[in-house]
Amino acid sequence: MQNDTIKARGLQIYREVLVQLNAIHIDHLERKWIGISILIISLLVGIITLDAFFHGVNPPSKVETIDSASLHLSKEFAEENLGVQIDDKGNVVVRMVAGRYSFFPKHIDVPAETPITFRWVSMDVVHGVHIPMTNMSTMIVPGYVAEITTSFPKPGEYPLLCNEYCGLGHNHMWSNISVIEKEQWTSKQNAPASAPKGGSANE
Ligand SMILES: [Cu+2]
Repeated sequence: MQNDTIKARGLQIYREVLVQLNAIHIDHLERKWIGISILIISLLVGIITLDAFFHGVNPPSKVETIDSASLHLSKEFAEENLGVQIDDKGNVVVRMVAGRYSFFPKHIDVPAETPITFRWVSMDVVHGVHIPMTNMSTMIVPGYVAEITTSFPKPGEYPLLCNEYCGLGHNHMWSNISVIEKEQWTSKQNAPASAPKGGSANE
């Protein structure tokens, strides 16, 4: 019984709103565009909803999860594994950790004209990484590994900036990348293995 009165009241409000809406003068062309806008919005919201439910909407880059709280204990992102490394296939891989307010390690040397795979993780909040004048830009979402492969055509010093506001020290969050000639980099890489650290040149 009560349901019926609520229903009737609802219907009455609906009709009143319709009447009032009809009383407002809207130009024919304007009405048309309102319809088109609503249609476009519905289409976009529909696509996002479909993606969310059927394709699994994920953070950017490939989906690879990691426990941000225990990065230092993980095999890959333990302190001794950070920086530039060459994997079994000969690819240059850079592993870096972003945390308030720095990128670790603070400075790296990479070769020019070489595909470099960057793997980023965050130890706390969402960070971003951007290298101006290159296509290198990604979000670093805690719990995920962000991977980007890029190359630097010209040797030089490149800043590496955080472009996601991460707290009061955000504007101090940056590192440096030195891009050096390929041959020079290769000889530098091979040097520590043959010569002891500190570089004794007396032979
Ligand atoms: Cu930041």
